[in-house]
Amino acid sequence: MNQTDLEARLKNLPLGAIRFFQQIPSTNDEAANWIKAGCPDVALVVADEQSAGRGRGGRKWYTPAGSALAFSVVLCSAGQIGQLHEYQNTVRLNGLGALAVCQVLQKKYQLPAKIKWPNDILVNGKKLAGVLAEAHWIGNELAGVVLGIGINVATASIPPADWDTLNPLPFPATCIEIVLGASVSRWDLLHAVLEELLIWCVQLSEARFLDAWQQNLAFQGEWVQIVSPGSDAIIKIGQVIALEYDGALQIREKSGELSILRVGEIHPSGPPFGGFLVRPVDSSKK
Ligand code: BT5
Repeated sequence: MNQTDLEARLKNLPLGAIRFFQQIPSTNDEAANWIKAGCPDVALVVADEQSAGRGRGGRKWYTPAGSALAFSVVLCSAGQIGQLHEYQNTVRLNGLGALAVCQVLQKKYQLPAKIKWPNDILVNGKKLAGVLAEAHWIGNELAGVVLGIGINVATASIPPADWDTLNPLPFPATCIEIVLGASVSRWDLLHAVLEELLIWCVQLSEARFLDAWQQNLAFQGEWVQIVSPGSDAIIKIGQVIALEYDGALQIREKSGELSILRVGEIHPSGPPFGGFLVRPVDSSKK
């Protein structure tokens, strides 16, 4: 792939501009610099390989050459930025990226994809993709949001077990070609995810976006531990109930009390001793 071919592949999508790199440290960093220099709305940065791909909280994201999709979309139109002003967090924007990837995996490849709140895509309980939404300010002005997405496509995209000794994989990883048992065009996949993203990004404020996200949540009704990102410290243990209006996660603790979480990472856990079962809330009745 090169810049000209990628532009030709994506020419029917309403993208502001495209930059393609064979190798860069991180597409999110490149997009952030582009915002500072002035870039159009819905600008796209794609890299075949990232040498310093990032996850949340300073964690690393593995993107070797020729096997994964790594890209960032800059969103700076009023509606998308309004989400951040309204909710003061990027959770809904993580949900936007996660929902787009999840639905493409389901519709285009018939894979049983689920969203592990807030930003991971799981297939058969293994991590296949991750999303990193970052807000960028110039002075007091919110200049744009960078929505970074990494998707494992071919087997080589799966991080080796000893790849990050500081943060051993909390979840086993997988890729599309392993679960599908067939080869996949990364550029068709990119086109499909961008198409889905563009459909949802103008509906970020609508109930149907929250409903679609909630319907695709992994661990609905199951007992989970919420740990602080990048550490093993358990913040809460509870059952996954529903999403709040801003995309925060609602869980019910053993005491029956409802807790709202805006940061954290889900780890599955068995029901605590004496636990009880509650049905997840039906979002259509909200
Ligand atoms: C994420 O963070 O899952 C967000 C990943 C976002 C990556 C994209 S690629 C394009 C754009 N440019 C960037 O620099 N980043 C974005 P988090 O939930 O913090 O998960 C990070 C953890 O996932 C790491 O600590 C590893 O354990 C694990 N991990 C790293 N690379 C992986 C991979 N390729 N597949 C599965 N797990 C991986």
